[in-house]
Amino acid sequence: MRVTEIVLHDVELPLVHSFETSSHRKSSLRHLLVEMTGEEDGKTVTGWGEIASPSGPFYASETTSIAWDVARQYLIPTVLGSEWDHPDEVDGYYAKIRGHFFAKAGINMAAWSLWTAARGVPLAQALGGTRESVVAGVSLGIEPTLDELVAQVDKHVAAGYPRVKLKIAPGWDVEPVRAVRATYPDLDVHVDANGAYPGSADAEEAFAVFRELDPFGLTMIEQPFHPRNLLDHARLAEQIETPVCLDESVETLHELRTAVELKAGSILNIKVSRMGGLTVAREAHRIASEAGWPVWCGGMHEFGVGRLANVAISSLPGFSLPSDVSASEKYYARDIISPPVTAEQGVVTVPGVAGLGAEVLPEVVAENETRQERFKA
Ligand code: OSB
Ligand code: MG
Repeated sequence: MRVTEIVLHDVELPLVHSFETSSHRKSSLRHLLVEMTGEEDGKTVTGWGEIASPSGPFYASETTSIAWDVARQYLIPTVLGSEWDHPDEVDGYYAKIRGHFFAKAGINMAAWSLWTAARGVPLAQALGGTRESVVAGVSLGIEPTLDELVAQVDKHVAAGYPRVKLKIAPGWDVEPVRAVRATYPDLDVHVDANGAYPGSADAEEAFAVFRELDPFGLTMIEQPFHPRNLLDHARLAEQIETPVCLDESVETLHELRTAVELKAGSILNIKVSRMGGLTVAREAHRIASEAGWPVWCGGMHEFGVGRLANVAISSLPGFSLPSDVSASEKYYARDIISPPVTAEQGVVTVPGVAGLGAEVLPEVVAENETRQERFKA
């Protein structure tokens, strides 16, 4: 494959329902799309990737604007004009660039999409996927009141989603779980703190909250402490029955190996975006599976392109817990792909067609685009 052109699109889509985490509230999201064109055996093919960094530096230090700059100044020049036999090779071109995993994920995803489209192979199959469908869970943000939260749970349980994740933060933790459990004693529920609890010297108060949550039978507590604070995750995991899951703490395979060694958790949330793409996500799945850690695929409210990459990686055998691959319509009234991702009673069918599995709609991209830049080899 020879990469002949890359177009970077900056696209903002309105959200159907605004979403609040421990750090911020959003009613529309801005992601970057990477349109990569290549030539192979005289054929011209296009692939798409998505840079799903949040716009502000609260989940990770990357922002959309920084991802734009890093992609155009540092990543795209290493890939333009390159020739490769397999998308795994693409990561090597920018291996010297530290961090910027969201930006790298968009490029790596575009390379996989391009290569699988050219070969006529479904993305999931090329990655080693073994499932024809994946179980989807939903992630529910912090709501203004407990009643509104329970109404959100009602809505998604009625739509058939078998797992619900609740965002928690200090002051919004035990009571929302108690309220949801009162109506749904047996539902697969877990909580995600996005690292909002103080650790180190002040960890005792947080430990008390998690000990209080322990008897509610949650499937996991995700990322209770600061991403770099593996030690308190290890201490907590020792003290409670509920499994500890890592998200933000694992940006690289080094951190994954350290976390496994420290027993800083026992479940891994693999985000294609957070870790830098499909190649590294597949490797994280291999390492976690060897360590006996079940994994699931977390989302970043992806538009259709990133959402389809999440569906594809979720078809690998170690993804034994429901993934954040809910239907496009949960977030966007009109997604940028056709057909959109749909869920039937909380189950998403893995596309069996070549490449990503859907077409990107140029008119929807154009309508919602705020800037575009074209790079030619
Ligand atoms: O921690 O999983 C998270 C969205 C933005 C930042 C962090 C997180 C999330 C989600 C998204 O929970 C869930 C989804 O895409 O369905
Ligand atoms: Mg998370």
